[in-house]
Amino acid sequence: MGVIERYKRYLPVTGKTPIITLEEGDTPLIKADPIAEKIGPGYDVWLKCEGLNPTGSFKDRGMTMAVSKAVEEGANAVVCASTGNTSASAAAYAARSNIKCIVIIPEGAIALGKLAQALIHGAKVIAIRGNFDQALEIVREMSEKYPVTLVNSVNPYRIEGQKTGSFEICDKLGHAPFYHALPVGNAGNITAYWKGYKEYKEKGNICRLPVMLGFQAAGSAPIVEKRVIKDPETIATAIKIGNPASWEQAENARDESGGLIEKVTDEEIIEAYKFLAERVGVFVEPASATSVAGIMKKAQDGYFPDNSRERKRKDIVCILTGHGLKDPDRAIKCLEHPVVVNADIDDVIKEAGL
Ligand code: AN7
Repeated sequence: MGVIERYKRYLPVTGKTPIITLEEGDTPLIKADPIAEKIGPGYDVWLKCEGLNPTGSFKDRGMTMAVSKAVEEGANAVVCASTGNTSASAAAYAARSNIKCIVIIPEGAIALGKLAQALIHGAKVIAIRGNFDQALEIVREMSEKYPVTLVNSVNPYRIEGQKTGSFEICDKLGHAPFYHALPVGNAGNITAYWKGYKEYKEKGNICRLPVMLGFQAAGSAPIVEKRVIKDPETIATAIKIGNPASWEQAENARDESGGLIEKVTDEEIIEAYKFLAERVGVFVEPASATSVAGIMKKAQDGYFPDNSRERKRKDIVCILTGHGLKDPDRAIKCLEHPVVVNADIDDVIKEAGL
C-alpha cells in the first residue's frame, strides 16, 4: 500500500482519483546511537531512510500524488526541472501511468544514478547550459503556455504527498519528535513536513510540534544569506539551488517552530556522509548527510543542552532524503581505491593485515 491509500483521509483524493503508486513510503526510522553520542546526554537520534523509496528518494511521496492528480485531470504529459531526484521520480511515475515525461536538467550537474533513472524510464531529458534555477524558470513558463503539467514542488499536490513523511514519524514514535532536521534545497520538503505536523496536531494525533532545523550547503545558502545566489556551488548537487521556490514557506516553518535554517560546509557534509556509512551503516547521497552534519555542528556550538536530568529523553529525527547509490562517483572520489594484488592467497592475506 502506498502513501495515498494509507493516508487518504488527509489528502485531496476522491473515489475517482486513479492511484498511481509504486508502493512508496513506510520507510525505516532507525536509531543511530553513534550520532546521539555526539549530540549529548538525554537525546535519541532517529534516521528516516527515504532512500528506501521506490526510486531511491523522498520525492516519490510527492510524485505519487502529483501524477495521480495529473492523470485524474486528463494530463498526458508532465514536466519538471531537476537536480536529479525529482526527474528520476517523475520519470518512473510517468512510466507507471503511461504518460509522457519531460525533464530539464543543468548540464553536467546531475549525479550519474539519477540521470540513468530518468533515461531508463523513458523521459525526454533535456540538459541546459545553465543551472537549476534557470531550468525551473523555463518549466514554469512551459507549463503555462503548453499542455504539460508541472510536477516540481510548486505543484501543491507534491507538498500534500510529501507531508505523509511527518505522519509516519509520529505514528512510529507515538508523538512528534522534539527536533526535526533536514536538508533544504528548493524548500519543498521543509514546507511539506511542517504542514504535515501542523495538520496531525489539528486532528489531535499529536499534542505538540517539533522544532524545525533546516540546513543548506554553504555555497548554496540563499535562505541563510537572505539573498539569491546566482552561481550556487556545492558537492551536494541535489541541493545546489540558489533561488528556492518555497523560500517564504521555509522561513515560516523555521519561525513558527522556533527553529533555524543554517549552513554547513562541503567538508562538514563529507564528514557526516562518511560517518553515516562507516559508523551507522547507512549510505546516503551527500545532500542527505547535510541534516546530520547540521546537528553535529549545532551540538559542537552547544545548541543542545544537557538533557540527562529531564524525565523524558528528547528525539531528534534526521531526514536522509536520498540513497548513496545515486551518486557513486562522490563515494569513490572521497575514499581510497581498492589495492590490486596478484591472485595469490599469501599476497591477499598480507594486504588484508591478517
Ligand atoms: C536528496 O530533484 O530539488 O528542499 O530537483 O534530491 O524539497 O528541494 C532535489 C532536492 C534534499 C532538497 N535531498 O529538498 C530535485 C531537487 C535530496 C534532494 C533535497 C533534494 P527540497
